[in-house]
Amino acid sequence: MDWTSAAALATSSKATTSARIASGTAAIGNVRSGIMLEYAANTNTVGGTSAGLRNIISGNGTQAIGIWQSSGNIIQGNFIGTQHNGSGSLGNGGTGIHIYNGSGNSIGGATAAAANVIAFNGARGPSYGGYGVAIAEESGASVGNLIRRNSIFSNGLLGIHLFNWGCFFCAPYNDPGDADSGPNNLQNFPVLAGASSSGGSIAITGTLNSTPNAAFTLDFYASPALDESGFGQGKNVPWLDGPDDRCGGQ
Ligand SMILES: [Ca+2]
Ligand SMILES: [Ca+2]
Repeated sequence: MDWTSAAALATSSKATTSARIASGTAAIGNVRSGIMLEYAANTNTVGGTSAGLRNIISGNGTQAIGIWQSSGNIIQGNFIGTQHNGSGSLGNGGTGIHIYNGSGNSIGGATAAAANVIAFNGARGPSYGGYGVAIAEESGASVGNLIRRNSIFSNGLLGIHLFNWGCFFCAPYNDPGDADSGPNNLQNFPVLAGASSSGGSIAITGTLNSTPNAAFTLDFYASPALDESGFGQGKNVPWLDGPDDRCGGQ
């Protein structure tokens, strides 16, 4: 379905949505969230892995998608904060996707077709958010939320932020052994030491300090410019299956 204002997907068990802005290049004036999945709105799918299922969730007053106390939702293949071409700016006022006390949600997936473009969000300033994806935990668990293959760039704050409620602006940090708990168990992030390319190959060096004797899958992303925070965002995944051209190419 098409809609032109804020939408709530209450508790429908399987909702595939198509939220579109009128022209594809301009906001229509929704002052709040684009989509809210809240209070046991579980196992919904927003978008999909084909272009025809894509939503453009842009130009909303606050966050594009809120997932509050809901689990098992899949957010795939959408343009979140861009114009209909996936590259022009039409950011949401707050964070792109904000999970609060929700577990087992998937943003993107294992294939390029599952990736969302999440960009230009945070126009209303940090007090409204501005992360690409934020996962928060307060009184309930927010664990096992998958974030993969998305093109995340030009958001006002970090690309991905895990934080305990009340610590919204806390800087990301790694703890030795990663025994801490919180949203996505406050998974430690890899620390990159360098990257170089030669002869069609890319060499990346770095470390990951986390749970001993556990297996980890690392995805590597690139951005055209460094973020001043030293952490930043990830626009492309060029060395998984070729240049990702879904956001205009790099
Ligand atoms: Ca940690
Ligand atoms: Ca941890």
